[in-house]
Amino acid sequence: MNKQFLSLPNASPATADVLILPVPYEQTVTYKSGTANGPRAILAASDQLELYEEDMGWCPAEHMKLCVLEAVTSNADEKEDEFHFRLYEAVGNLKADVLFIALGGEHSITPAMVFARMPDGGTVVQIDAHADLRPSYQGSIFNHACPMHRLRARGYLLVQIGIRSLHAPEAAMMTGDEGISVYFDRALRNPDEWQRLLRHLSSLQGPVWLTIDMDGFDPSLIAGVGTPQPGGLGWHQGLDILAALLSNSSIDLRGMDIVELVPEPSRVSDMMAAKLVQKSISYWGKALGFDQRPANGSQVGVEDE
Ligand SMILES: [Mn+2]
Repeated sequence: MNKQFLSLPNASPATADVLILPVPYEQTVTYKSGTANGPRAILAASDQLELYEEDMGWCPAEHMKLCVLEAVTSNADEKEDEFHFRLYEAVGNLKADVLFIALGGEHSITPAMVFARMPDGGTVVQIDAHADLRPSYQGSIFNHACPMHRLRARGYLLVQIGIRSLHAPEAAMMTGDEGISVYFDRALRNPDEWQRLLRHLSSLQGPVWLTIDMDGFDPSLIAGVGTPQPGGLGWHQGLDILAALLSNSSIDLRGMDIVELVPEPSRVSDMMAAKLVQKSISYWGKALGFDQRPANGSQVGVEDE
């Protein structure tokens, strides 16, 4: 696997400002397979991104140190709960004061990482076509249809964005639970509902996790997902969500993940996921004032043409 982001040299995990963890885990997917290849495709696509990020007008890697960590992969004879516990331990051992970005892999990987990095509760913001609120699916609580149920059961507040496919008991759970805020995809076509979402994200406080299931986006933009659904967020809507959340200085972003990418021949989907990583690093870094810090990041000494 290409083990670099933007083809930049990796800083040591101890000095990095951004930690990127590949988690090419694929155990419970039910439709299109290939999400295990997601992390490799995102890192490969990142090689084609510019070092300059045009929205914020800076080169984040001049001022920030990046590190792509060794992937956490499943062992051949490992049970699901053993894998998720190993992921929990690996993530829990990483330093706190960084932008942590996990690259999936299927959506089932999210709870273990949230439990590890946000143990005292907080808000999980989810971009997704699916509610993922099933208590179990096909006999397993670790199925990729269940991560948000596992989080809500542990008391995390949920903000679900772009939802457009759910099972009746999931709909009932949403209506009966004030800890779940849902912004349905079709409702978000109404400008008032869209503004309500952005205000909500700008007003969040405390520990936050962002989980981006790539199928939250419109599959006419990104065909490379395991369980596509018509409709969905546009690219610029995704960036507006990212900007509203990451520029909110009242939150403590404990981490984020980008999951369920299934790389496809056009590589458009892979590039979109890679660019989401680039934008996240830029928006987060700019909001924290990294642009004012010394230029000693991963890009220093690298020729940029
Ligand atoms: Mn999902």
